[in-house]
Amino acid sequence: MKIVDARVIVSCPGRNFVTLKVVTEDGIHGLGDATLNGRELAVASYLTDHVIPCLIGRDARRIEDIWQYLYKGVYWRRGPVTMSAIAAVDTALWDIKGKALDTPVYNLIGGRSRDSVLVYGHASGRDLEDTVAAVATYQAMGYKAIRAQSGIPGLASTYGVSKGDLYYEPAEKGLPSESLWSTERYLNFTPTLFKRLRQEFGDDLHLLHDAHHRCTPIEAARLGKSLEPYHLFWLEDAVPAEAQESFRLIRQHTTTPLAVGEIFNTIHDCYQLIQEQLIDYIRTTVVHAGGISHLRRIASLAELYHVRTGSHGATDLSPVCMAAALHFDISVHNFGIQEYMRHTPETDAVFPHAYVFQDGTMYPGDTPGLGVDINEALAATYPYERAYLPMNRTLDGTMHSW
Ligand code: CS2
Ligand code: MG
Repeated sequence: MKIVDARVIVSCPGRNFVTLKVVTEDGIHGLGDATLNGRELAVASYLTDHVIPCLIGRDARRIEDIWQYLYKGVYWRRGPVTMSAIAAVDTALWDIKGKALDTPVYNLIGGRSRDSVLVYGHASGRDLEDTVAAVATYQAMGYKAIRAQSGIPGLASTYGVSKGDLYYEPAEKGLPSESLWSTERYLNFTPTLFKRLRQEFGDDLHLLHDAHHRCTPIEAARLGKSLEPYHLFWLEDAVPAEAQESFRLIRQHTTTPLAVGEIFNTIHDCYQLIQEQLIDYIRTTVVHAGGISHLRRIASLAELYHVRTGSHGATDLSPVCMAAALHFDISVHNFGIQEYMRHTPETDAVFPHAYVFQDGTMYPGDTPGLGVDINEALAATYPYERAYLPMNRTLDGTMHSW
């Protein structure tokens, strides 16, 4: 089953997506998401100019050999651009294999371990009351797990607060905007938010929160401790995790479950966190962590240490990634939860898919392969528009994690 063509499709139905399409001599095609928010063209070029020439003529069935060829053979290993490109190839080859064998991808990686996949949505508000109302909206939509992010008194803007109603899209056309941040105000306010949410919604609703890399370990320890009465499902990205040992200090002070990993791209970024049980959920994704093949490796290591999966699923991960994630999620034993920030109707029109949301869970569908496609003619009507994620500074003007 030789690969005879492969091309990168860049499209911007409201936001930029990069999609790899691989075609075999049998006329079967497979898709892979290669979107890296704010650096999309870097991955598009990596694929077009460096990877695709090496794919033509290879046997599409040899997924593992091609993965190793692109990882070991490239010399310059790891990093978000390289691993997103490898992920796109890996995902497309699993899609092809499923189509060729006339079976959904989840059947190729162990079959279903559950009937459907628990997901969480993103509720946000400009202030506490707005956020309470947003959580109520998501609960009414059937979500059993809801992430809550709120504006912070005294700060003009913060992470995670949507500009519109249902859709949260952080990337902005033009040059990066800059916001001002105060960890102190954030730490003083956040427990108030979750106390209110528990008063309003009771104990059964799973509540999640994303600190988005903004605390130091001792600040994160304070935050985790202050949130213990409200028993969050998880506190995410409490601190930047390049220094994996930072989580030891947080762990010493709080039982609030910790999640990290959406910006990781290989098992090397998280094996210490997992082996020392410094986290409870690993957030690595199909698109940014080397594809389905590598995500399975990370999940297998995590299983040994009681760490569960909780893959990232923001709007800047395309429906191709969401489809692949759901095949992985419904099969992997130590599944935890899947993030599902629903895409806009214009994005869904470019990427028709079989997966469905119902009553707080999702199902990948039983279509052979991944059950997602791309309408290339429609995609072509949305040309790329350079966009950036915002930047963040503390009140005295010092650069800070966004
Ligand atoms: C966030 C993302 O969904 C999340 O947990 O961390 O919205 C993240 O900010 C974006 O995916 C960045 O592109
Ligand atoms: Mg996050």
